[in-house]
Amino acid sequence: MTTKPAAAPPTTNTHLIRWVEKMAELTQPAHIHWVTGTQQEYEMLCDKLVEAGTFFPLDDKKWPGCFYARSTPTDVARIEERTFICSLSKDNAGPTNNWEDPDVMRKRIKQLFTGSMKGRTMYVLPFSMGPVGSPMSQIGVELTDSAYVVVNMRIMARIGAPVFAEIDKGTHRVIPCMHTVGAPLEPGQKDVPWPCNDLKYIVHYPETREIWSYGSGYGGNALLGKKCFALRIASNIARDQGWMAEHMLVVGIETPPDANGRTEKTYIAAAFPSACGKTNLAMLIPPAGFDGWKVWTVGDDIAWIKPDASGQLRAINPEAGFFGVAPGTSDKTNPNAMKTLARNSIFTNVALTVGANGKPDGGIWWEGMTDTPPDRLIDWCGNPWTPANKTPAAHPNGRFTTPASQCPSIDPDWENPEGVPISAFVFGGRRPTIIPLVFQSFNWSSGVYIGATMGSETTAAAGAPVGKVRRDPMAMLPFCGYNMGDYFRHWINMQRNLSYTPRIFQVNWFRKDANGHFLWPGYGENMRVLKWVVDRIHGHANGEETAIGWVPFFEDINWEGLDIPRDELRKLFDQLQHINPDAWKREVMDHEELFIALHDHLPAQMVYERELLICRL
Ligand code: SAT
Ligand code: MN
Repeated sequence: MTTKPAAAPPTTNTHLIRWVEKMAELTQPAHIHWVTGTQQEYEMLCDKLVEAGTFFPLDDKKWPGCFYARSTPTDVARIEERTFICSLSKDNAGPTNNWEDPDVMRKRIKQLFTGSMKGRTMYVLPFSMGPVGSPMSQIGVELTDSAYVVVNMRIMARIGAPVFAEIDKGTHRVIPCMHTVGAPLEPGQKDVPWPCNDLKYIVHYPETREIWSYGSGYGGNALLGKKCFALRIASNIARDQGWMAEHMLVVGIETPPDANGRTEKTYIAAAFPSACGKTNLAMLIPPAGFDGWKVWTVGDDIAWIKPDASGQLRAINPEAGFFGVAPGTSDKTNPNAMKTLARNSIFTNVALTVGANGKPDGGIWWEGMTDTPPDRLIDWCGNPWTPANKTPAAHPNGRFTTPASQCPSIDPDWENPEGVPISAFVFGGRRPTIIPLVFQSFNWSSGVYIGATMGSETTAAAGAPVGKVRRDPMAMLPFCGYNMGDYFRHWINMQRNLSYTPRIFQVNWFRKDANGHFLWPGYGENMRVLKWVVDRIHGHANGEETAIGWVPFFEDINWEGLDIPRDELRKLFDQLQHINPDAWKREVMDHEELFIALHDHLPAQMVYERELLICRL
């Protein structure tokens, strides 16, 4: 066995070749594989994963080209406690990030990576975040000892030969991304289906733009193009270069044709914390009463947004696939997602359906896929499961990895190298009280204040006290790779170079009545709110000025197609939009908590906006 590349590397970049050699010396893999990204290679890697017991092929009639994987129960999600921003000074990471001295961390990480790939193949995986060759794209190379990572990355990013060709132009700064599952194999040692290590580190060096991830094979811990690069490192690059790397979906909302057959498409970018239905909103199908309206998907998770030469903000989706939460996804809640994931997809930690003999029959299931679960399943841990079981059959963070190109609502411009023009930002969270269904900020800086102070109710998960509001500024709390106060300042400053200032809105699909029932049906009905947003952008809709911002009049919302009497609708609308000044005063007091933590980095505008809001209340 040799750690020397078997074939000539498919790149002429001597820095890259030298780096791969150096990293191979450190991690000591048995083989090096330069990833070309072809279909043939994909199939070869999938076969290898099936052989290793990591992948289980699904029935080719029910789920063509799909595979199933089950992780170790201790490796099922991103782990924020093990995520570090190792900037030179602790102050630059800020109080919302874990920090460690980069010198100390480098020593620790180097030790952990020493020999960490023994007995495994090191894949040299070049990837482009954004369409290859787009002026808005960025390039990374991930060295990983996980074939599972390679095949997932082939769906989530543009990878392989075209990216090597891009690197060989020599005009890109390539972001080095190191990943190991941290499970070296001794000679003769048998591998396990999901190798990983109990010890985990997800480390970012913002100044040198490096990512080092140890011990996990799952999701954002291991697919380093996603949260690690496209948000934590990219937020640093974006701040330095005058653009924005945001945890946002992007949709295009198209009007029905006018008398001349012309339609108008308006793009908005929207930030929501996890578990608020971002993927559903990104693939929304307009309800009855919206004949001819269309919602087009550009992205469901991350947006890179940059002013063009004319001062108009334009956005690309840096990803090429959706890494979506499976439970809750169904033909009712998100038919477009179901059609997307129907083929060529990877399912991780959902349940397997079984045949009469009790053996897997090549089908899958998750909570919410159908109204009633099948009589028998094999759960995400590999155990027999019946509806009498107390535990869910699919892990709540069970995922599908699926190509964006297969989405029926994918926007014709989703790979436009120049991006799509952004007309508005929408911020949302899960708030049972206080926050109305929709309102518009007075201006840019009051809108930035809304994003900076957004929060979401904590759910029963992870031992957090239920019903407490967790502040999650711009949904970037776990993803901003530098000081959150400086991030707010960057948002404030961005407007200076714009010819058009996007409008900013806050929405809340999750307001509840006194009995704890959701007031708003959500899903497709959210189109009624989006239409008001679009109408406001184009100056077609009225709004009423309130203490917190502009709100719609009842008549400004399209209620067509709803089977509810007018006066009841009006009552519902009043409840949804109700602004309680006392509750709002308490809300504003709550904002103080985050502001105190950020004090010396907080831009003055945030303090002014808070004072103004208090005065208006
Ligand atoms: O696991 S990921 O970080 O890729 C997805 C998520 O947590 O939103
Ligand atoms: Mn996300």
